[in-house]
Amino acid sequence: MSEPIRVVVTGAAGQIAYSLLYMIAKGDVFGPNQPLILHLLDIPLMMGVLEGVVMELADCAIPLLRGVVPTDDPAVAFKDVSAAFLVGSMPRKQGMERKDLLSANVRIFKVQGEALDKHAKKDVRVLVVGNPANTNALICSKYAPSIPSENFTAMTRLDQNRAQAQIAARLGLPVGNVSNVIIWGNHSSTQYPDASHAVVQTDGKQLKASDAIKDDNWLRSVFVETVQKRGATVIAARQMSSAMSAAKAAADHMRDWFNGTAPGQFVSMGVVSDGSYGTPKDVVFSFPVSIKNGKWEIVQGLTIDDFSRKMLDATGKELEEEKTDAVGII
Ligand code: NAX
Repeated sequence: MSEPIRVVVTGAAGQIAYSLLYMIAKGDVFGPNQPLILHLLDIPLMMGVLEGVVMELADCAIPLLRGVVPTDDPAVAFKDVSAAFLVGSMPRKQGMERKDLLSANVRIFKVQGEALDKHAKKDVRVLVVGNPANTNALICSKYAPSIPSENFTAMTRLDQNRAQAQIAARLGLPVGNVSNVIIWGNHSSTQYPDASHAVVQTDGKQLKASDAIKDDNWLRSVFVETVQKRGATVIAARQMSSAMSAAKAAADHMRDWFNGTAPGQFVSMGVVSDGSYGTPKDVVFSFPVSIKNGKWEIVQGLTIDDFSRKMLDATGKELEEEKTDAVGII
């Protein structure tokens, strides 16, 4: 068995972390042979609650978990970490727009970028979950200049998982039979869930999802809107934002980043845009990526029709506006 790696989860006393910590500790992300030490960061007010989480982790008696470091100090939290799940921030409440969240949260990600720069391993892989995730990831990367910008990503995997589940439900297939659904752009209501390159396995054959569904109108309206609004729909029902599914998506994202994607399959991640597909450069934009040897690459050469072009442009414009607003706040 290898040496333990250090993994930090911020917002560790919150509801997403409550599901995520168990998944990480038992090997769902870094595998059954990789021991780890969990660093748990939260704000001073939450240290009592965090103590309870630490007790529960101990009571889980997980052999892979070799240590737990609860702290309210980013310098301690980010020391020598190989992976960072940046979950901690102010969650969206019912009726709250993403822009309201921006000013509260970009400052947190500036501080955490600086702490990562000083204390983390230089090859640390960073996943930003806390909203507005794309712009927070961009800010974090800007304040960590000694770490490559490709090591900063934002989570759109929950949107991808939601989209996959909608396609599977529509076709009455297990969700594992659906792949290559894409989330383009921002993790917000302008995101573009795109099933035009998705494939499904049905009756032992592989088909394009659109050929199996045979209803382009549904794919461009109900499907897109359902995925875009799923977060708000969960909040309306649960009176709290998605947590179990968000934790599962964060685990999926980091597992694929460390382990790679299967040949021919891609997943969606918010990454610093190089302008691929005519998107704005230097914003964190969600693209389809394939992953090999711990490195992601944007999948190239996919056809973008007129409908997709409009959707990509709209979400790209929102990301440019968010970036301008964020830079103004800092
Ligand atoms: P909670 O309010 O349950 O937990 C957040 C935790 O972060 C709290 O314990 C809080 O004290 C802590 N925190 C606040 N500022 C901090 C700081 N500076 N350093 C460390 N910890 C800090 O929220 P939860 O439901 O866990 O959601 C966390 C974030 O995930 C929110 O921003 C939420 O909007 C976002 N989400 C992102 C999703 C995505 O797909 N990218 C989906 C789910 C979720 O909505």
